[in-house]
Amino acid sequence: MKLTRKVKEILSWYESDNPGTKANLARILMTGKLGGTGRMVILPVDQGFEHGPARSFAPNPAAYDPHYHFELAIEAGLNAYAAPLGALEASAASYAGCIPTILKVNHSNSLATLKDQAVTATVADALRLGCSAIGFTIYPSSEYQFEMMEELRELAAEAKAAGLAVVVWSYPRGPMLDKTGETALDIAAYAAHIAALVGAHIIKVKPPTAAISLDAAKKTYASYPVEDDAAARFAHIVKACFNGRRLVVFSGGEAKGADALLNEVRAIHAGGGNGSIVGRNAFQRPKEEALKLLSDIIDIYKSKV
Ligand code: FBP
Repeated sequence: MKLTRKVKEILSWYESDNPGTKANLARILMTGKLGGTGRMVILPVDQGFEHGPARSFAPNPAAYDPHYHFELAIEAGLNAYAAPLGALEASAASYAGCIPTILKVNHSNSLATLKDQAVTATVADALRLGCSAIGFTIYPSSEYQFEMMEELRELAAEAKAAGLAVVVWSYPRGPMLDKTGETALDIAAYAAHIAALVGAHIIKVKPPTAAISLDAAKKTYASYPVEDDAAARFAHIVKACFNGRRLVVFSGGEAKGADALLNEVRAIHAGGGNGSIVGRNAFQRPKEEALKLLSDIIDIYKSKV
């Protein structure tokens, strides 16, 4: 496989990584309809863990089957598919080599009161299942954030030594943040920057709003305002990811109308984000509708900015 100039440039940003990790990043970046562009669309399906099975899959019961998600990601021409251990164990052999996979190695669930995650899989599992990366969630601002970062430090070091890539879901939540604060621009940028600093190759955050939440940051944002425009906010997050030297993708959130999602994707693209990681908006729709939506998302990322 010949890498595009864009992918070679992206790989050059990862100055400390071994050939194994670079090859796995290249696999993710070169796969699917966006292969070679530096843009990505990833299918994450860990919502069964986070939200429960019916809330996740009742709208489209075919999605109870882990094989469904591989089929969807492959047919849609996505870059990668991310899932927890059990789901990959139930399907990875059938699709080995068809699409890069990301093993999500920690999880929370809706039965917990604490903002914490359990480590539920290992780097050895990721290698055994043929994954290109591990995925790990941190909750900056939770009372357990430092333990989570320390768990990530150990797993990331092991994954990198084994030639895997590391994808960090950085979702601020905890007692000092209300719902608005969790996606406020300053907090989202802070969360993305923390993910870059803990050594993520690919950073995943939620789309930021225009709110500024942290009192200590308000003066700075007043002096150096970010334009009140979605693309400018995404560009601000890209800056927080080492001025674009780290790949950053944005989650799709709860199922919503196609137009709202596509407008968000246009803004991510215009702001220089590297793509989308869209779960519920994909697998909760009937397959044909999901394929159409994913194709429209891909077309936006293929278009000239
Ligand atoms: P969605 O596109 O469905 O939002 O998926 C992205 C994701 O990060 C999933 O990986 C995860 O299960 C979910 O969001 C968590 O959402 P939250 O914790 O906000 O309920």
